[in-house]
Amino acid sequence: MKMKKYYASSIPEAMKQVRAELGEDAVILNSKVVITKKFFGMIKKKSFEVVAGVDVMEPSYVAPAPAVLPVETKENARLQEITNAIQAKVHQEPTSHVAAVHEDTSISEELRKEIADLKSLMQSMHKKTTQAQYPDELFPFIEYLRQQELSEELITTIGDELFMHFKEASEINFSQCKLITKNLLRKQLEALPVGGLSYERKYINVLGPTGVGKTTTIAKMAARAVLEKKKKVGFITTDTYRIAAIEQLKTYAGLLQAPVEIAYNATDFEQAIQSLSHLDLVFIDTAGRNYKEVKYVDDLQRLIKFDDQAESYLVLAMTTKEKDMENIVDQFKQLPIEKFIFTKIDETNSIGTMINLMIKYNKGLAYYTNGQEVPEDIEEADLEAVLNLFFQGEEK
Ligand SMILES: Nc1nc2c(ncn2[C@@H]2O[C@H](COP(=O)(O)OP(=O)(O)OP(=O)(O)O)[C@@H](O)[C@H]2O)c(=O)[nH]1
Ligand SMILES: [Mg+2]
Repeated sequence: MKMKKYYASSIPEAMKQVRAELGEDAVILNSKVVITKKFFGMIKKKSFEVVAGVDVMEPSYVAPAPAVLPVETKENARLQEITNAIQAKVHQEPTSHVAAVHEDTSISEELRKEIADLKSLMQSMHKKTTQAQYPDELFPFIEYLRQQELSEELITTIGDELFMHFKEASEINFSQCKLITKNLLRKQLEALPVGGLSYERKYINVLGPTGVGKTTTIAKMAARAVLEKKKKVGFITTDTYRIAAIEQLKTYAGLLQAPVEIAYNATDFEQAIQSLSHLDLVFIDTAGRNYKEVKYVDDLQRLIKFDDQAESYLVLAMTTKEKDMENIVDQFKQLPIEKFIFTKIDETNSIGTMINLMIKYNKGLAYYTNGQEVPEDIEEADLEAVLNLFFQGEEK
């Protein structure tokens, strides 16, 4: 018997090759799905291996046992099932003991359906481009990372690590995935400054776009400084555009019996600094502006002090799209921002953005806020707490 292996992207494709080379009397001896791996097995390509033979001298043929799949996945199992069914049908052809490869017209309706099924399965597998890189058991975990909107770059790094770790394992344990992921993220984040006010610098500049929660967050931080650290605090607002904004800050300041200065220009600002010089901490509230106004950051720079007595925080709301947040950070990059403050985390289920931005911009995290209540709804950032927060959704 003359035997030969053929590789093709589909069984019908393989059959064409068999017919062209071995003729109409060729038999399919075996077929299986073959996975070729690249990049440490992260990228897999699936094709069909068909063993065909032709031998007029041998009247009977016993079909070999179905091949064992190299990678056990549900889709592979289904593929094998269909392939076996096709094989069985081909071998069942009543004309001869030798299963001949017939023209399409002579293939039974059922067989045609199986082939169509196989094609659509192949197409759907092709669609799952990135997902198809990982074994089935990792999908729920990878999916969780995606739900949390962790960047695709980080997901790939984590996916790689998990794949390497579980390559030889018979089952994948979710809490182990969590542990490995936490370790990886911890490594990426641990060099960044994470934690609240240093209490070493007197001026706290709070910057950010409109409506993200700057004033509310200042009130929360100030209340903590007064209540927990017994600090004497004061406020300067440069938000002179809206009466309501000044009133809002005055209300919070009133509760803490703290002074508020209003700075319309750089001279006012200098005077405000002088008149609040006896205090431990001075919080500087700024007007939120459309971050697309280029002049805004220049104006801020002229008005406010960004020296070594000041620490500056950029406030971003977790309800903002990540792309827009990136534009905001880019716009503020000429200012010496120490750390981020993320607000409104109570209004999102995805924490990944926090981590993405910290890593992308190499910036730490001071606080995150989780509600409108002053002073309760604020947490001083801590690396382990951030990592736990990331997995909080998974425990629900
Ligand atoms: N859900 C939720 N709402 C918040 C949070 N922080 C602030 N807010 C609300 O967001 C709204 C805007 O807050 P502000 O503190 O006025 O925001 P701002 O950045 O000072 O706004 P502008 O001064 O107009 O730029 C208010 O209704 C706050 O109660 C938070 O952590 N969670
Ligand atoms: Mg405000």
